Amino acid sequence: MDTFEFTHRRRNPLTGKWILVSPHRNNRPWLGATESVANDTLAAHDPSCPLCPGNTRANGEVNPVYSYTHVFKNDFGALTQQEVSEEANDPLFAHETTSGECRVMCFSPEHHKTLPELSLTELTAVIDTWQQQYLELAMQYKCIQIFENKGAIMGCSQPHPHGQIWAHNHLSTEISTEDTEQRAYFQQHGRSLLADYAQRELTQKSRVVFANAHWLVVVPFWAAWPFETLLISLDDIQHIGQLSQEQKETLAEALQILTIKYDNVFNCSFPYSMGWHNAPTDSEQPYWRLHAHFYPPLLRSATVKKHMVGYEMLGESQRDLTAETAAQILQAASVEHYKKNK
Ligand code: H2U
Ligand code: ZN
Repeated sequence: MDTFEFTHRRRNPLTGKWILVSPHRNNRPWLGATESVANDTLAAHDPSCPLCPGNTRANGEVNPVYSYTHVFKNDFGALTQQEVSEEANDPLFAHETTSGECRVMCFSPEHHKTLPELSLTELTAVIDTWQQQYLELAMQYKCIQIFENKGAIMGCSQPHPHGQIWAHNHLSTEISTEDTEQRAYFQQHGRSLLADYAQRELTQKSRVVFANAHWLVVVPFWAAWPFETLLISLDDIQHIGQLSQEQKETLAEALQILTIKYDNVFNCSFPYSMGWHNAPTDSEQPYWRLHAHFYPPLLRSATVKKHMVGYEMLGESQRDLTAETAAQILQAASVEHYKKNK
């Protein structure tokens, strides 16, 4: 089932959405836009960076001189604590107030580093902080979204390595959809959707980018973005709060290898939006499986990205490069970061 040379559609079982795959378009002439590549000449500390240790942020607060990670309340958070509570089930003008918090998490005190350049100890510290934040916020909120926007092309506003954490009581659309689909699969088959999927991918191997005792990285069969990957826990766990020391250390390895491979595809700091999908805190059931999505926009080079426009906006996602070809490129990419050979 690995050679798809014909136009076809694939279904994403986590969302129920379909993706149009057109492998024959891969060789067409390309005159798309290019963007300039950000240079690699950042300093280890930037006096004007609001995320560097010891610097002053937009709200006048001074960051501590931190050694591994640092978390602070987003000074411009999209979610805040609301005093009013109002909702309307009007079929055309439905709305509801929602409360929450937004935090920013610095991954390293070193301004010029990115996740693939951190040591396994430093990456484990990032995972420890994700876990602590999750456990703290889960006491108050139903939905905790941990994510990273990397690279200016993804709208990331600061080069300093960082991610964000948003917590709220409504279920976001993606979490709600994945909850429904995973629950329905479990009801029908008596097993977790992602547990079954991971086993099938481990057997087929063609889309596997990396696997260790606790984690699997694949280009999912239904990938929409060119080099999209899915990082799945091979253990029966629903959220990041449950990770054991061994699961955290093997996760550090999986994150390091995946992000180094990404950087090596086009010899650049590979932009993406990534994020964890934890079960809603009020339904931590075996149907849900902890996983993370990586959505990188690059298609052909460090500057040519995939645009989700036209048919994607009006119809459904479409791709030329098959998931299997993208997986082969990631499989072939070195696990030694390209900057080390400079
Ligand atoms: P992004 O790079 O993904 O946009 O995240 C950076 C966040 O940091 C952004 O949401 C916040 C911005 O609101 N920020 C502060 O909270 N304080 C600052 O002084 C600068 C940036
Ligand atoms: Zn900085």
